Amino acid sequence: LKQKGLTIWFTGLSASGKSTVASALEQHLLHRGINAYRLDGDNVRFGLNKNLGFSPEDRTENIRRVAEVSKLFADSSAIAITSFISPYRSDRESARKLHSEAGLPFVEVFADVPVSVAESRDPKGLYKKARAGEIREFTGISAPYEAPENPEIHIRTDQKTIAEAVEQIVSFLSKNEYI
Ligand code: GGZ
Repeated sequence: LKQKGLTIWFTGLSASGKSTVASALEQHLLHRGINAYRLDGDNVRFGLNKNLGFSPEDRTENIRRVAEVSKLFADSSAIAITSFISPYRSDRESARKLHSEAGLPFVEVFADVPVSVAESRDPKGLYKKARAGEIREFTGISAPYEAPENPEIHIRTDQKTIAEAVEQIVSFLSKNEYI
């Protein structure tokens, strides 16, 4: 088998654009015949992780399981693309360590937008609810987001098109001979 697996780990606020870019990246890779699979809240939080909420402990456990699953996908030689807020630096570092111990590349992608921009997008009205106190511990409003200090890829998603963001990631992957 020619393809070697890896994990592309998106992190960023709700409405930062991480799932949009992750999804476009997945499509791009699939069109090139590369086996890519995306893990996100929609296919993980309603199944494997349906017993978890948004307390700090539950987020840590959510990310721990996602890291283990993405490692398995990468080990199967797929490109795992994860799209979770993953707000804690230490949890992301644990995910990275899990991969490096298995000899699998881990590419952290920071989908960076100011809270004000994410809040103005508010596609699901969650920021509004968080401001009103109807959702507690909402990331960026009433729960922390620890921005990556040294991500492999840093994208200001409000200053780039989706295609440009995908291109930025794809060129990193090519340069490192991951694809
Ligand atoms: C943050 C929340 C919360 C709270 C529900 N805080 O925009 P969305 O809706 O689709 O993305 C958010 C998603 C975050 O789940 P993750 O698994 O990515 O979070 S973490 O990595 O922190 O475990 C949002 C929705 O769930 N959501 N309540 N309190 N986001």
